[in-house]
Amino acid sequence: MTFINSKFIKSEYSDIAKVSQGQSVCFYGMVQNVRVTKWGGFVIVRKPEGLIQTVIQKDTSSIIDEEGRSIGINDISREMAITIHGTVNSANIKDKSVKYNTIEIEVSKIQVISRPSTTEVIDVNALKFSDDESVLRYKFDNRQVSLRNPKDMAIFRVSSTIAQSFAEYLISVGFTQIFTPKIVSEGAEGGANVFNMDYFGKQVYLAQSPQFYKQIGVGVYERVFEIAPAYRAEKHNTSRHLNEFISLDVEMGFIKGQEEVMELEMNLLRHIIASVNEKCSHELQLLEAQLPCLPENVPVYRLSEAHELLYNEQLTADHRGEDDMAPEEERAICKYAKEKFGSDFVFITHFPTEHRAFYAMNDPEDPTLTLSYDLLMCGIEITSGGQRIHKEEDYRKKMAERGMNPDNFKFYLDTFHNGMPPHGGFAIGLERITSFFLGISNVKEASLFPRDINRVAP
Ligand code: AMO
Repeated sequence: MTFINSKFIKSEYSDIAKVSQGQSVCFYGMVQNVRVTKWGGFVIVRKPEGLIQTVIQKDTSSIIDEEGRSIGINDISREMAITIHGTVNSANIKDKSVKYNTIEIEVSKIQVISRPSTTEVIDVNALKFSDDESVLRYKFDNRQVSLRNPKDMAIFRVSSTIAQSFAEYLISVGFTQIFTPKIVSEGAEGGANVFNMDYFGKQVYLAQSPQFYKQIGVGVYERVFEIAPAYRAEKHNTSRHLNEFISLDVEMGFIKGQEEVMELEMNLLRHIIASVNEKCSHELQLLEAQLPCLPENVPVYRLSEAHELLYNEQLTADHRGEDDMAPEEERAICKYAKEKFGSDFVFITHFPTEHRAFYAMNDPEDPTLTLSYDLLMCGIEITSGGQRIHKEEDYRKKMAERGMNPDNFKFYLDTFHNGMPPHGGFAIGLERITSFFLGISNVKEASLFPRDINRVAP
């Protein structure tokens, strides 16, 4: 029998950000790149937080292989796992992919721990950032390694910060995080884009969203959120659709109207933008990204009003009477809002009842419309949300109008049968918000392992 304690990890891990000049350090890392010079050379090391430069002097640095033999810098190659012992020096590093550009490590000893089984590893440093289909295919075919590219690493550090600050803010205002099933007996969002699957001889589905469950959560905790995958059987291969995406879902009780939900979302987004600005300055610089402007006052247009405005201002073709925003309208209204109000965000509200999911609350002033909204950012929808029906009889009425069988939704209806407060919420697509924050045109680049009609591996 042995014991385990927490001292081991602590002693082997040095947080480079916290060490000062002249101090000695010892840390692990993977070799990102090697540059040999007459006097020695540079080994760029990949650490959890980013890249760091180490300097080898032939005369003073020793390099040891796995068997304890002394080797030269020429024997060090990409993707070796190494331990570095050295001293922190000040530096002025121009390479933008290096996170720590004001310090470098003067190496006293490098110990090789393990090495790849090939000498021809994929050169992740050479991977391009491009919309070109063949470039993307190569990157996604080799995603397990191509993610080691500094720009890809930066994208996922930003998406991690978005998810983390999303949770952080919501917890600070009384929300409880929940985890709901992804194997479900009914699709929540309707439509044809639901994946069927066999579940011990019974037909079930992959959850299109946690909609039913987050509403159920409101009956328990009043304010809930979830960060989890959602599945959509989108048959079209576009730059904004994934078949599996991460949905940042929020649902809250005791609202007086959808404006409260919209207000919460604005405050939440403000916190997320501030956190990304604060924690990801290196990543934003590397990706040459500028975060969107979210002013105090964000414009809100009813759908019919937006169609009218864009047509009257001759910014788009005539889409009046249509039940959704056309893509050219989404782009045009965002451009208009940016120029007129300095906002990269625009709310569109009051979508027609027929076009929205059945759980959307009808507008009491005009039941052909719903108290629902989309939030557009830089020309594309990043969120849908709104107020929900909270009375069982209203659900039964809407289901009857739509020819839905209430028996298929028994557990959901039982929730309202047993009492629910007025409530509403929204969902943000993580890959969409990340890619728009970073000015990346294809949402798949913001998915760690994208799933589309042609891809289920890696
Ligand atoms: P909706 O279907 O609009 O609403 O989805 C919410 C948000 O999820 C993202 N999203 C996607 N991202 C990538 N690929 C897709 N195929 C995809 N589909 C959706 C978008 C979108 O705005 N239950 C409601 C939300 C709510 O009312 O709370 C829902 O799922 O960013």
